[in-house]
Amino acid sequence: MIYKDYNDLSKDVIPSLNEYIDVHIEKYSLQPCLTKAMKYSIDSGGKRIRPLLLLSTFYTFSDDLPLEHLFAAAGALELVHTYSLIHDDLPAMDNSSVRRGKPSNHKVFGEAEAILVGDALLSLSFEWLSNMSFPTPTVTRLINILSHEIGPSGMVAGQMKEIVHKNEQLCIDDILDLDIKKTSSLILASVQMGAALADVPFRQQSILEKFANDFGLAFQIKDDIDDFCNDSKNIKNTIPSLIGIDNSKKKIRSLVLDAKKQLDNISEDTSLLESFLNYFKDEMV
Ligand code: GRG
Repeated sequence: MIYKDYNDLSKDVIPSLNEYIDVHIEKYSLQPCLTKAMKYSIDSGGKRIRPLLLLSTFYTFSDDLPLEHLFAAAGALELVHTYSLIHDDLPAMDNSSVRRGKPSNHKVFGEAEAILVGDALLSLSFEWLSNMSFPTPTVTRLINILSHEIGPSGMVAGQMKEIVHKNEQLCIDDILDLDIKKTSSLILASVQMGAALADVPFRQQSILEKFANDFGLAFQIKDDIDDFCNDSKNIKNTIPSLIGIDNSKKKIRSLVLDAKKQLDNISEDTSLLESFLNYFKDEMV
């Protein structure tokens, strides 16, 4: 494996991945206003965690393919992530006028336009996957994983649960289920797609899935802790608002330890995947 650490990987990969995504949005989008509005949100400084997770999973098990061959799949994840943020910010959903410190998509381009930008990004993600030069069963598997994880049993289901129950206090198990669906699903898809591209055997696939679920849940709880501390808005159905900051950090620590334990069961060098857990370094003390 060429990369040992998240920071090395991201420094090396993010500029060329961004270039790939921009060039291919321009190539596939034939409507100038749509192209501009898609690129506005895609280029607004996301961490690219999901593409990097896909690439890291792949390179943990295989090192015989140049990065560029995986960019369509990595980029597809970022398109879906960006669509979910644009739609989540809409007045009918979270009604947020700022995203990554900049006006959200609908504030710049209008509400109807932002809905269409999300629709376009979602559709384009599957077009990119379907055009990949991998064996057909692999491409079909990628499409299957992504559509399953972001649809009515994954991300959209989680978002629906949040909206339907916004005026009532959910119990901890329901909040965990909501977080797993809303946030872990796409993170799970990232790891599963990296594993599918590298032809990872079944036993290791299920270990990686546990790792991804731990990471995804910890990721959402950390996001909610940060919002809880920085935002006066009291969102009821989050882990920190139900069990408090200290208990939420304890939950993150146990998820991170379990994630590490999962990786110990893989004989390949998992240092690259393990380095993603440094994202939670502030919660580990
Ligand atoms: C609208 C169908 C639909 C789904 C929305 C994912 C989601 C469901 C809503 C987005 C809002 C939210 C709080 C999502 C939780 C996931 C999360 C922590 C998103 C932020 O992800 P980062 O930190 O963002 O990777 P960057 O800015 O780095 O890309």
